[in-house]
Amino acid sequence: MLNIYEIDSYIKEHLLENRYIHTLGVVETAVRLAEINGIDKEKARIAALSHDIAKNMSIYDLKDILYKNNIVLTEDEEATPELWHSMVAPILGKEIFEIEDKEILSAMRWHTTGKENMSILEKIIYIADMIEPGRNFSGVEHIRRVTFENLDKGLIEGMTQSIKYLLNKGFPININSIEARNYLLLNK
Ligand code: DGI
Ligand code: FE
Ligand code: FE
Repeated sequence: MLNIYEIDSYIKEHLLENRYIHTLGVVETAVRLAEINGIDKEKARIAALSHDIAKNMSIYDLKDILYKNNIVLTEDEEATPELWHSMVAPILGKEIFEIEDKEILSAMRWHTTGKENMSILEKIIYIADMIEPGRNFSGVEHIRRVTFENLDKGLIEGMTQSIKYLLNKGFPININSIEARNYLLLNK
């Protein structure tokens, strides 16, 4: 695997400046949450630094990578290009950063929608992405406070807010987003 400095310089070079700044915010938040929740801080750092590796690629390039890796999209995923960078992330994480750790690759994969029965690392990357210091949507302060008190409660609040936003916009909601929230609600 590439070392953290090599990963950082690749990310800095391949993302727009505002996206790189967002990434550093996710790293800071994810490492703090890893410490509080008793998981490996270095895994959280690598997953956070890599999570948006594919964010500034064109939808054509993303689609091409998915196709070449035999990833079959559902009808709603076809219609939602916002999700593609998360589907491509573990492929590039493996190819370019030589990340083999399944937990890190999975946290990268599920950072946008979440999924049923998430690991602590997956939860941390999902919510750190939403509450990093650069995020300023209305209600973010509340989700931040709850997350640092209780990770699962923060996730429920964050996912509820995200689904409400998608509903208001009239966007299709990916099934994994729904299953992620249902699972947390039914298993708290
Ligand atoms: O990549 P980031 O901007 O840091 O954050 P992200 O990976 O969470 O992506 C956010 C985008 O993904 C935002 O435009 C909303 C969209 N999104 C997330 N979940 C869903 C979704 N869009 C649809 N249509 N359905 C979802 O379930
Ligand atoms: Fe993302
Ligand atoms: Fe992000």
